[in-house]
Amino acid sequence: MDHVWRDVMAVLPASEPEFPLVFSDVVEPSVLVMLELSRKELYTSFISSCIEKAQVVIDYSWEKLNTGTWREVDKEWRRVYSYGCLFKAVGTCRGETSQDKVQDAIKTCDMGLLLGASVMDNVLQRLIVVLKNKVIPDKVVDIEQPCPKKLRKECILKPIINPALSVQRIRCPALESFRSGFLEPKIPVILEGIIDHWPAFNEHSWSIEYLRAVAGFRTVPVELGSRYTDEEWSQKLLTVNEFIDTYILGQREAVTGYLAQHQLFDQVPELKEDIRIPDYCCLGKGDEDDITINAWFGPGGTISPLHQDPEQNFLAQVVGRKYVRLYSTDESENLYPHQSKLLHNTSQVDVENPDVVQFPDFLKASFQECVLEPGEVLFIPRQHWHYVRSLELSFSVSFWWS
Ligand SMILES: O=C(O)CCC(=O)C(=O)O
Repeated sequence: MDHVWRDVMAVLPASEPEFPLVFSDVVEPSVLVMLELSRKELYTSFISSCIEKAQVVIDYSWEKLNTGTWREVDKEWRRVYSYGCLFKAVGTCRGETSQDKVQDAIKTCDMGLLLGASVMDNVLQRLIVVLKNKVIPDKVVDIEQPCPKKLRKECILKPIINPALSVQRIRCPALESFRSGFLEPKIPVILEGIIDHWPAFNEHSWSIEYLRAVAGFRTVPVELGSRYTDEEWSQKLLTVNEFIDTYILGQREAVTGYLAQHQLFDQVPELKEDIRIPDYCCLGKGDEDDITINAWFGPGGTISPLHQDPEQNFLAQVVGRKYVRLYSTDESENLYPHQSKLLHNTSQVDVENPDVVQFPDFLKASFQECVLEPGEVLFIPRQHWHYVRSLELSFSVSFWWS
């Protein structure tokens, strides 16, 4: 591990005067002084003191990030948090560097990426590229898999699809026929054969082992609880390895964990290179940069309650199968959306086990359904209500576009 420090420092400006630390006056002078001292100590090798100061900055800005709603947090505090994480991560790599220290430094960078704002040309992401090369893969296998574990046995209700209600399937339609046949009339459809070329199905076939290899030590937010409408639902930061060990391979039957988030592909560019934006998105009005790409990775039985989203959606199934139920916006009244502003896009009804006394009109609502197979892409028109339950270990990618 001799060269860790040298390689890490190569990511930073060559000297202290070349290292920018500029903030608006939202940030108190005492915080800036702390950051400046931490920077100085990094370049003069007073490392323990540098890490201590960085931690003070992290703790202080953490308070700011957790006060009020996320939208109200001034971006300057997110920048401060990123610099704190940068100094701490770099400082951790000084001296005798063990594998544990490298993993701690990766975790610190991930916290900065998740909660901070991009600083110095995305320095935290560049640092992770360096640090990832220092993690010894063999050790990963020794630590994480002392003996081969089996995927936990799942007892998952398999739906019987009524052919009269099933979503139509079509193979590689021309752009124009997709536009006139489905996009404009807002008709859901399953597109076949449009993602077979993705590396995720070929040279980088997505599996638990592959995910461990490209993202095992990365820290990500995980949703805990069967569905986000439940009171006991919560979120937790875990490494991908911890998530796999606990919620995919582990025996924590009582709690469902779902890695459902839009940051994964920015955080782990290797995964983004394994997928492609569907050509049909060019029929939208937005730029490619405006497309939100979401990852949905979890064990069988994870449920996304019936809800609607403000954009067009291509839900691409990569691993495992998913049961999907769709209702058009015309049915909204029969679906009993929550009253609260936060959940007004979510139905109160448990779709596969509805309380028909409390929600009698739900049974009047007409719907379509399907089991989405690996390699298939479901077009969900804007505002269309959708309910999703995975039938086994599943990894899907959805593209929200306008
Ligand atoms: O796959 C899932 O669990 C939910 C997908 C979804 O709701 C979406 O892509 O908008």
